Amino acid sequence: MKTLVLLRHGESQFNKENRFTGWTDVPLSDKGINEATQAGKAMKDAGFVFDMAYTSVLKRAIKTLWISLEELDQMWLPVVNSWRLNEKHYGKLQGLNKAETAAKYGEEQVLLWRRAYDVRPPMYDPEDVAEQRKEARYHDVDQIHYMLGESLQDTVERVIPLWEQEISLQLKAGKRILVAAHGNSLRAFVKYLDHKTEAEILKFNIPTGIPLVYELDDDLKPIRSYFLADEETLKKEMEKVANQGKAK
Ligand code: DG2
Repeated sequence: MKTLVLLRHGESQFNKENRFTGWTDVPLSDKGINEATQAGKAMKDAGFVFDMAYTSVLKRAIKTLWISLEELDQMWLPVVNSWRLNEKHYGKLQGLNKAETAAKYGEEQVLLWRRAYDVRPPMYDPEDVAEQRKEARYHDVDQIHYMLGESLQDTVERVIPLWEQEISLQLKAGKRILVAAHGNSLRAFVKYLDHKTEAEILKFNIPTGIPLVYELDDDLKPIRSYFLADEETLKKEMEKVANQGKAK
């Protein structure tokens, strides 16, 4: 059996303020630091040991990984950082409050921007991201459209090469892998691994700081998957994420 654990970072400063984040590089809130610590403890208590870790190039995911590896006492683990694991790019929504955006454009529209498979947010123009493109962490972004605003479909498209060319090969070689990333870049994994339909993935919300465990067979087909949390907590936390897009 192959082990893959997906972990959304702890609460970030923008999550706390209920703002669209995407590729904005914001830190964890104090609560987020605590959630990352609890996630590490939960994995340790459940007996998880890893051989490798992957994360994005955004500090909220990186810091979550560091904290949980510290709790696991596995800070020596090889770590790969990739922009391919960055959050879905939210384009011109980045920085806006989600509830205010719902009040202005309607909850239905915000649900489509947040959760529909093939709906893109209002897009940046290439000149808006000229400075960001020069950053070393983004030197190998192969298509500029990922930096202008993405649908989940776009995110799946850029996550899959990392899966096919790296993560899946490591899993097949017997490595136990922890991926610390973001709500939607992890929904991209779930869509792909579980063959979820567009209607199913629309309703699927990943809470901050709760590890999602996949047990995979030799062909990397999921045998089972589960969150490391009791059902009541999980339901409450998933609803909380869904409700972030409602007008107050
Ligand atoms: C959130 C997800 O990303 O937001 O970009 O606003 O996982 O990095 O906090 P994360 C963002 P929703 O899609 O849940 O609105």
